[in-house]
Amino acid sequence: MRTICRESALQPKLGVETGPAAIRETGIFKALAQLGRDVRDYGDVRPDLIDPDPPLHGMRNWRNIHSYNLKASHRYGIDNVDITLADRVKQVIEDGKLCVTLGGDHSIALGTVYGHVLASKKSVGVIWVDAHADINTPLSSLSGNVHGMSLSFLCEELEDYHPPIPSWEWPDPCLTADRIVFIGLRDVDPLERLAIDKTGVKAYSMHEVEQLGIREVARRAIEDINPNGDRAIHVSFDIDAIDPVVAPCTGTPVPGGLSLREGEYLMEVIHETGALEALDMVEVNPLLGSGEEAEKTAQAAELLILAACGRYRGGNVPLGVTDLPLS
Ligand code: 6HN
Ligand code: MN
Ligand code: MN
Ligand code: MN
Repeated sequence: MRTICRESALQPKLGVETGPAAIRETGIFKALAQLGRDVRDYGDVRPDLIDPDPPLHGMRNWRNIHSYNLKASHRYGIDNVDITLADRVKQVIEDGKLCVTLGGDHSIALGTVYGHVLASKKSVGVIWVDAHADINTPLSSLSGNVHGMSLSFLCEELEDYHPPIPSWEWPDPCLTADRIVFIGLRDVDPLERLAIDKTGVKAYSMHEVEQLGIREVARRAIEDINPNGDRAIHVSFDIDAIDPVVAPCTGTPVPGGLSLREGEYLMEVIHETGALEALDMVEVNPLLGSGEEAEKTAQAAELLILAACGRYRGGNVPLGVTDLPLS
């Protein structure tokens, strides 16, 4: 396995750029090593922020977000990142390794999903675990925050709803609606609901989690995006999918979320498919709460990542060990 990290606070609440450090501090690397995973930390992808970066079509920080993730920007004389997030993810996937990206806000999925799709030998399906749908277009968004728009840029069916951006190009959208599924929704803007209905993206909100149980939701979601078992899975996990009682330190907390147990179960089942190639863990913001709350939130993120990497709550036998000590 390979892990990579990025830091960014390209939406108004500062602090989410310190999320990766908080997750690293949980001792996750040691825990992964104990699971027998071969881990490499690729370090952070850091931009020199373009300042000022005035909004366009209401989108805040779009130049920074764009060049950070994708960098078509160098063609326009802006060269503020050494390597884009998409290229970094591409590199890890091409090595045949599981790519874990620590956010950062959810705009990083623009780069991680794009890089994954470019590099994977398979067609990619995305499981978006989030309280929010993040499928606003620049024109439907009420906040102008690009972390609430990531999926609309990635989804082919929404391409025509994006306004042209003079001299800049977003990459071609790389996902079809049948390769996207939501789990955990409970704060969806009215026009986001319309986008979900129009595109036919499958959505298991907290209503369906309650109705069907996480076991059935996990089963259906995996089948929805990978019906023949021949696709790669990308999980984009926004920590705000988890209930704020357990994961309070995040920019847009919404009550009534997944329990940590449900989140861990989902990640365990996704691990069992053997199809997981990339995982984003985003929106951990240690500055939005007490030290204790920050630690709790980072620990929740750690447990979710570990479950995706093969930690089984029933216990894991150490790699290569077949017997108990005899003397
Ligand atoms: N997230 N729908 C709201 C917006 O601003 O578009 C909230 C987005 C939250 C985004 O949590 O990644
Ligand atoms: Mn999100
Ligand atoms: Mn969210
Ligand atoms: Mn966000």
